Amino acid sequence: MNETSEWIDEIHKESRYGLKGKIIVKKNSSFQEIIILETNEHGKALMLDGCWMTSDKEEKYYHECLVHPALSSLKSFSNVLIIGGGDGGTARECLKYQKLETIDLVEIDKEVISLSKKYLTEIGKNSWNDKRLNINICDGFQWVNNAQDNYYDAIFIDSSDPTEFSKQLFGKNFYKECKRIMKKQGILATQSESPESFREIHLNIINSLKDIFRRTETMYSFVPFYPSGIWSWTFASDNEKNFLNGRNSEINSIEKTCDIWNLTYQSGALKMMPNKIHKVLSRRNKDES
Ligand code: SPD
Repeated sequence: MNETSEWIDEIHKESRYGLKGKIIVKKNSSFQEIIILETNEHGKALMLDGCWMTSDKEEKYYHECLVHPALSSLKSFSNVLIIGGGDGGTARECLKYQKLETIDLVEIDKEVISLSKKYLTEIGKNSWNDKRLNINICDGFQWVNNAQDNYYDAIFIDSSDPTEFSKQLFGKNFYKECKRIMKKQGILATQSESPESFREIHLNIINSLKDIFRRTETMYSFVPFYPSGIWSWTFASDNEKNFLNGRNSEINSIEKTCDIWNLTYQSGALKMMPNKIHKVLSRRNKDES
């Protein structure tokens, strides 16, 4: 990197998570500050309001783990909803399934989409041109409130960390509405933050989903440059019988396209709940019984 390189850090609870590179975008949209950094080691990286969202090198750790446990467990599906996901990575993974008919991608900040299309081309790849992808610039909470009952087969919540405008996406009312608009056999997948650096939010997400759905499971893995590195994704459904059982017919070909996820990785990651989290969750279950 040349002399215009600088360190950009996410500062979280007295720790710094930094990448060194050249700033190619720094601007304020109507919602947030957007930075795109070009680095030698990590490719291009996106930061929103001081928090790392994604980078060319690390994004698959995140996007593959959000999408494939859910979609690979559905025998068939046609309509998928993505809340957030303005960098295109979640859509790209969903679009690998030939049988998928439509995706509604609902992103509040149109600048994130237009800058991702322009600069983060390795992440969205050709998804932006896929006719199955419908982009809607609006508030995800409102979209879900206005959507029809029993419509989506899968819902992906690819949010940033809770902020003033995104905090509704972490609340029970929102999850209840997601359940209403999802088919009975459907599955909800959400990024559920870090058990280490966002412990309280992480626990709240899991507990809220447990209160609303018959089955929930949390998968733990790594997103190397997110605060503390350890990250989680939680899956919820009322379909108890076939939950996360990898029965989609396209699964073998999907596994071949992935760098991180496969069914073996998934089954290990579903057993990785840190014991201190497990203890808190089971205490709550005991208190309630
Ligand atoms: N701390 C980062 C949490 C970000 C989760 N969303 C990332 C968006 C990638 N599509």
